[in-house]
Amino acid sequence: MVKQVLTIAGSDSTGGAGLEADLKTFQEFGLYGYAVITSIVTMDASKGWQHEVHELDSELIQKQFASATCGGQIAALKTGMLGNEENAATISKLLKTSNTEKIVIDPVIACKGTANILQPQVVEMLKNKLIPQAFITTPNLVEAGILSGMGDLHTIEQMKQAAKIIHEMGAKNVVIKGGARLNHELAIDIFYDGQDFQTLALPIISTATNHGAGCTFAAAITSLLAHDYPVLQAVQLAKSFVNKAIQKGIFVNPYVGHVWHGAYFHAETRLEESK
Ligand code: PXL
Repeated sequence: MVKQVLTIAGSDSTGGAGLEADLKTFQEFGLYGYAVITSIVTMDASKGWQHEVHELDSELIQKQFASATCGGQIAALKTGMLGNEENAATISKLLKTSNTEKIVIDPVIACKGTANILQPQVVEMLKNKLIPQAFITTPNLVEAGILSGMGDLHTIEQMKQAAKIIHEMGAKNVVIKGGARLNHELAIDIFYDGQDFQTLALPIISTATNHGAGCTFAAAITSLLAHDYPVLQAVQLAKSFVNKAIQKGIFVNPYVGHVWHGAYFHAETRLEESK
């Protein structure tokens, strides 16, 4: 039977990030995806693509979670945008009732074009309640700086230091995405399992089609963990997957370029192949 995976995340109606990215990625990896919506993000084209976050009631989050988990076994799950403090607290409690230890916490603190997502209370919830339950957490450079309390991170040494601090919060594994923000000629991620550091490097792709890259990366890790890949291999394969998705990204409108979640498995030619 097809394995089942769950995302607890915000909705990005433009389809690049959030639960839309997660579900598309799950399907790419041959999994059946469930989604619990925490909030709905809208973008205003008349105001420079300004993001607005509309949070759902926590009662609604609980009901969705109950619907999604009442039947089969969830092989792995991930969290993305949590919404507000109450929603984060609710989600933290729900995670404790889940039957899987393969919990991927993507600590979405801010996304491009938004400053108002940065709610200090949600950061505290992540540090104290969510990250301690993580099998792996996947902050980007900015998020790792905020979570670790180190502020702006500029070097690989600083990334390693931040990974240690975040690991001490209770996450079993940490991967910090250096991405294009790190001043380096390669796209560097630092992986830490509490014992060893691994430096993952791929060429930086100079393109603006990277909206949704973070969510897609965490969703790919979740998928590979569901398929029982060892964690480091899951991270390496997920990185290659996102690299391709960025490379083949698409401008769905004049405002933003999205990763193409279907790039890796050549989805464009699937219909041809099925003839
Ligand atoms: O990329 C961060 C992110 C996460 N989740 C949702 C988003 C965004 C950024 O736009 O909309 C729902």
